[in-house]
Parts: sequence; structure tokens; C-alpha cells
Amino acid sequence: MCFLRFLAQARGTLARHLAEASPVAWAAVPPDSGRTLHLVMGNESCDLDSAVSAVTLAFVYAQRHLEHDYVPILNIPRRDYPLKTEVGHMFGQCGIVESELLFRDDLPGKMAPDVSVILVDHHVSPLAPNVAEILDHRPLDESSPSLQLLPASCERSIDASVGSCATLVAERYLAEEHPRSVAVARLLHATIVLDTINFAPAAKRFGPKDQAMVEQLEKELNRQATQRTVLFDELVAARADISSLTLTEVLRKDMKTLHTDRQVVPMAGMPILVRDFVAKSGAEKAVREFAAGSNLLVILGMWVAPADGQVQRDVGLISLNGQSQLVERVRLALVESTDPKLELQPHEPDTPRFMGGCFLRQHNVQATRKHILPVVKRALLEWESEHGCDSDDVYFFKEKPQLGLS
Ligand SMILES: [Mn+2]
Repeated sequence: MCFLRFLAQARGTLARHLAEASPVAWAAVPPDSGRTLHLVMGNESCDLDSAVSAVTLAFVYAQRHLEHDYVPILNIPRRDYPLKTEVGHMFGQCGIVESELLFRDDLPGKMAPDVSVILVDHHVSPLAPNVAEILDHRPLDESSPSLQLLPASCERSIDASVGSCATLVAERYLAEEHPRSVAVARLLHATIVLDTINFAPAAKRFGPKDQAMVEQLEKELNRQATQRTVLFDELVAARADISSLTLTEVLRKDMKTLHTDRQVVPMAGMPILVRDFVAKSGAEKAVREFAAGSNLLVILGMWVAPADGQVQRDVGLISLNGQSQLVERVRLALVESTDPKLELQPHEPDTPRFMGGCFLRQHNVQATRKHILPVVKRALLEWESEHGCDSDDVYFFKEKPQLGLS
């Protein structure tokens, strides 16, 4: 069966395994079929690696084990798919349409014990008791309690020496002659090139296996290694292309949530500068919609000049209910942070006023959210410990605001 037909049939395959009568629970598979349903799932960022690893591995296994069913699931709600612009770009190039893909919200809430799950590009999952196999390239997270819930029989292929989970899928794809698919080879190839930062020595994001797999895929696709740069630039541009997104979607595109005991603080990353974002008409409405229920919103902007690849970064802090002391506290923590120094300074010319927020240019462009998040968290915890629960100021925190993401 060809790859595209396999994807087109996935929904029907899944439906056969679901109870028609009860959409909230799994049906037992008809006893005479004996077919096990295997769900192949990537991680919740649904980046290119996760999406490609899921669809390609499901296809390869389905063609090799015809006695069972394999269904790829993208681990995001369907409405977030447009945010994954580089996934949409590569899938579109290969003729994969959104309506044929299956998402987390296509699954019922409860998982029957006889459903098998294959995790790609992650290994910590709430579905741990159902996991039969793992392909991942993140170092094993021994501290995670979900690891204890994995069945003893779970096959683990965890290889932190590779830059891309797609390399591990490519290894399996190339190990046997059947099946063969140009789309599968293209998707795996593109993902490895993107994840390894096009094998940039300075980034050190690849190992010998990534190299070997990319070369074998190029042989199959009849491509030259010299064509990689064009492909890499195209994928990076697709990832940063927000032209088809609403401003709220731009905020949601790459967000992480910081939790303390009393606060939920969304940290949005975006491929434009915050100062340019807040200058757009409708920005305030988007901010209120995105951060509804939270007190503080942190926005990290990054702009890569297309001409020379020069990076600019900036940071925005906005209190949704005008708590300027909290903004000031987090601002000070960031300005005084030395590990690393962020080198924050007002924009020149300064950003026009926007929702009472604070907007700073980050001159140390090497520092990322990974560095900024712990500084913000520490500041929030200190703030909370100084302002007891009985203070009027923080009374509403006790409500444990939910992130309104609609
Ligand atoms: Mn990955």
C-alpha cells in the first residue's frame, strides 16, 4: 500500500477499534479479529521530528506487520495544527492533507488495556501502562514516575547520541527492503537535516548515525549533500512563517507554562520581536484572550534577519490586571541575572506604552527561554513567599486560574 493511501485509511482503521455506541470508551476489539491496535505517538510539541517519526514509523510497521493495525496520532489538539508551520509545510510538500491526519482529540478519553502505544521522540507519557515500544533520543529521565509504569516487556530504543528521532526511524526503514516510499524518505531526510542544524559543527547536534542515515536517504532519493542548505533554509523559514496565523495563534505557537503553587504564567516564544508584535492592531485583544486567567504574561521575541541571519531578541512582561510591582520584581530579577547575563536594555527608541508592560531588548542573544524560565520562576516564588496567602494582593491566586487558551 502506498504511504498516502495508508494515511487516508487511518481514520477508518481507528474507528473500527472504537465503540460506535460509546464514544468515551474503547471497545474491545471483536474477538475474532485478533488484530491489535498500535497507536504511534510523538511528543506534545508536535515538532517536525515528532510528527514525521509518528507517521513514517506507523507506515513502515503497518506494511511489515499486516496482521496488526498501526495508526499515527499527532499529540496536539487538531486546532493547534496550523501553528506547526514547518510540519504543515513538509507534509504539504508530500501531499499529506490535514483532514487525513489524526490528533490527540480524535482519541477517546479512556484507553482500553489492549491498545498498544508506541512512543516516538519522547518516553514520558500518561499512557505509560500501554506502551509497548519507545524510540527516543532524549536522555532517559530516571526521575519520572511514569517510567515505573512502563510494562516490563516494553522495548526501549533510547539513543541520546543522535540529533533526531527520525534517524532511529530511518534506521528501521532502511534495514529492510519493504516498504519503499519517496515521501517517507523525503520526510525523514528533511527532519534529520533540520534537527541537526544542517550538521553545523558548532551546534554539535548530530552523531555518526545521523550522518549515515542522511547519506543513505540521499542515495535513495538521488540527491546531493550540497542540496541540504537550500532545504534547511526552507524549513527554518517555514517554521518562522507566521503570515497565516492570527495574533492569538502567534502567542500560542511556541508556548510553555510556568507553574508555581499559586500562579500559572504563560511564556510565549515568537519568531518576531515583542515590540513589533505589540505594535500590531489587535495585539491587546490577542494578549487578553491568550493569557485570560493568568496574572503575568512573559513573551520572548526573536527575529532572524533573512538577509544575514543575524538574531535579535527581546522580552516583554505584562500584568493582565495591572500589578506593576510584580512586573517590576520579575524585571529586576531578569536584569540582575548573571547566569548568564541577559544584557537587557530599553529598546531604542523605547517601545510605546502597551498594557502597562515592560519591554526590553536582550543583547545577549545566546540566552534562550531555557535560561530565562528559572529566573522568572525564582522571582515568582520569592514574591509569593513575601506576600502571604492572606494578602488581598494575591487572594485571587488561590483560585488556581486556568489558562484560557481559546
Ligand atoms: Mn526530537
